[in-house]
Amino acid sequence: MAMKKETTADEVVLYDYPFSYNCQIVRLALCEKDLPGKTIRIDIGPMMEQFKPSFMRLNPSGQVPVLLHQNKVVTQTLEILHYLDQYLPGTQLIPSATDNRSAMEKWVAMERAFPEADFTYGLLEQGSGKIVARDMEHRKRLIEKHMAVNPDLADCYKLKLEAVTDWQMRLRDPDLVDRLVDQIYKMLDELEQQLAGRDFIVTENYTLADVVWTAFLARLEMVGFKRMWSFGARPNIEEYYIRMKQRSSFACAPIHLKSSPWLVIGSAIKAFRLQLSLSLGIGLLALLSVLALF
Ligand SMILES: N[C@@H](CCC(=O)N[C@@H](CS)C(=O)NCC(=O)O)C(=O)O
Repeated sequence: MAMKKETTADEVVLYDYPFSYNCQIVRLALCEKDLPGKTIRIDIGPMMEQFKPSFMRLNPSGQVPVLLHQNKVVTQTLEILHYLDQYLPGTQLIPSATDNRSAMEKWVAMERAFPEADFTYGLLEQGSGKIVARDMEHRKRLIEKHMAVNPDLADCYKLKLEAVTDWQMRLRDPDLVDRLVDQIYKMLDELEQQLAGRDFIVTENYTLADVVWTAFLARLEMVGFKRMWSFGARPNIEEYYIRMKQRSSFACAPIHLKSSPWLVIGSAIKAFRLQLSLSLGIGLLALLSVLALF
């Protein structure tokens, strides 16, 4: 996100993670509005910092993004997007005419109804079931550990544990990804029709609908589904997506099109450093004792 040096009443702080789908949406809106601000990274990768008591106190659902503006804490992506347009300057992303506004809300609601985390993790589960299963168990253990030493947060941690258990159950459904792929095809068919003869989804200007759908198409590209519209499969979407990628906000956000194994590996090393140094220590001791025999 663009950092500006001056501190103004419009400055925002975003609790953020580079590859988080919802954080990318908020960053895109901040860049489109050219708002000054800074980001604080909450590692929702192997470090799982979203479960830390300090963060759970800020957002009891233990999720990013969270926006801080003049001591006001705003959680939930959609609420953050509305807050930005209502209380902060920059290009309006919500149309003022009622009919355009309700059309925009319909398009935003369609994207919001799609369970992106189920889809991304469902694909990962198909590719490497064990990683996802271990990740879920690790989440549950970590939440229980935090809950045991932070009784004042027991209610939030219980809800988080229930949410992870539900998520784990959904991911065990072998038809999950196929169903979601069908849903994506239907969504893209509607979008393809809507974009005929239009530069943007709802009006002649860029709106919140374009913010969320740009991030949605980028996520599909990231997980290898760009063929759903490329090479003429859905030409209106193909051209629209090229236009959206050319906007400066796409690079400013930035919207990621590839995952970064280094980011995950770095986070995993930090998260498991105790176990790693123990195994290294034991390995070294074993090696020294073998060498001592000679
Ligand atoms: N309903 C929330 C969902 C936010 C969300 O799913 N955030 C993800 C990252 S994109 C997250 O923090 N995941 C970590 C977790 O749930 O433990 C919103 O609209 O902001």
